[in-house]
Amino acid sequence: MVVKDEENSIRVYNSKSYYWRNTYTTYREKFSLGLIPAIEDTDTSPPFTLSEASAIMLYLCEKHQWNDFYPASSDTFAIQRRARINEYFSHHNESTRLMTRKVIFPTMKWMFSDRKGKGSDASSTGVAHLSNSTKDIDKTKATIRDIAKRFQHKFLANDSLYIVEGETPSIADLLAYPDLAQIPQIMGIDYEEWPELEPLSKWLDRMSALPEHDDIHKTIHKIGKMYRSKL
Ligand SMILES: N[C@@H](CCC(=O)N[C@@H](CS)C(=O)NCC(=O)O)C(=O)O
Repeated sequence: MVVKDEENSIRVYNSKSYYWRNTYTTYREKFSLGLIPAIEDTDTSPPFTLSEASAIMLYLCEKHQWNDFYPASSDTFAIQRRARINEYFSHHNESTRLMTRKVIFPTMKWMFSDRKGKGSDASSTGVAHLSNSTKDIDKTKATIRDIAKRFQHKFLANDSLYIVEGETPSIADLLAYPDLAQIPQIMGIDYEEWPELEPLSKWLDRMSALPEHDDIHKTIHKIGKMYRSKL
């Protein structure tokens, strides 16, 4: 599937069209990093291609002046808000993203490599897995809790509503959300299991109430159903 936003002439390529159907080379020719997500902006000639979620968000905000998500002006408030967003962006890959690398990717690997229930032990995927022994469940949950706690401690301190203080979310929240929300959405593990993670749970609730949230996350919920049906 290629999703095209007609209004903005942006193509968002997802895995179905270019990645899984043996056309990886084509994808790679267009987007040298070979990663998802990537966009192609056909407003310009030649079209402008870009990978990396954070770079894509910054580009779209600047191009379309989505200043509520990434302020544009040069007053001190806006400069500092931008700096805070960039601070989170710089930190994301070594903190929150670990939730995907350490928990979700191995879960996906297990899910797609083990349709018949074979090789579902920790050694086959290299990870502790929820479908295994109590010990492994505990290990996976400890990893989830640890990454979540660090995120909350650093970025949702003092009861702040969003990562960068203010009444509305910024692209920092949009970058962080999927990595953390995948745990309940795919694995069915609720952060409410840990009372000390209440601020994180509340932030997830606020984010999930944003417009278009449910529509955007339909596929993730389908993956979640598939995962839970295998347990
Ligand atoms: N740092 C990248 C990470 C993107 C990423 O990890 N994409 C995954 C899918 S969620 C991917 O393309 N994996 C395929 C691969 O690594 O070959 C970003 O923020 O966009």
